[in-house]
Amino acid sequence: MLRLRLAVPIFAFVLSTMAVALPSITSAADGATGVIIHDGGDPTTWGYTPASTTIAAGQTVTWTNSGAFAHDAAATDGSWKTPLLDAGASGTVTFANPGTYTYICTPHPWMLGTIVVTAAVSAAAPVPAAPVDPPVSVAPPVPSTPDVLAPAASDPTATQPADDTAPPADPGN
Ligand SMILES: [Cu+2]
Repeated sequence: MLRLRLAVPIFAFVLSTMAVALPSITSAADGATGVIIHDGGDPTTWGYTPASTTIAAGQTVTWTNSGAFAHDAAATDGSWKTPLLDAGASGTVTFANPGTYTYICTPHPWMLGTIVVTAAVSAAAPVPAAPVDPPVSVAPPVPSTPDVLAPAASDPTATQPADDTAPPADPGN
């Protein structure tokens, strides 16, 4: 019994530590969440490396401008874009919905890239049942339910007098 009581908080602590460490492990392991923007030389060779990046829904892509000119990454369907990134700057976009997104550089639209977002694989992250076209579909906040506490307050066993401790009725009253 004592072991179990000790093990639960330790397990919870390990879980919380893993939750913090996991994102950096993921990005380091697959190397797929970083895109380098490059320019220099013939402008027709400017672009994104890798040109196609595959991530899972909910993950974030970081574009880093290694070139000398300002660039961005802007979805051709207009659904997302990074800020215009000066040389050395980075910008991130988090992709909630699966899909294939082609993108360009706004000032240099011949620069092309693709982000492929697959269905989320992590069981830890709650995922909507299906991707929805409107980008924002926020469920109304669920109010806290005070009803949850009501049954405990009216616990029938708490109101029953215990026979062995109840004083006898006073007939002389
Ligand atoms: Cu550009």
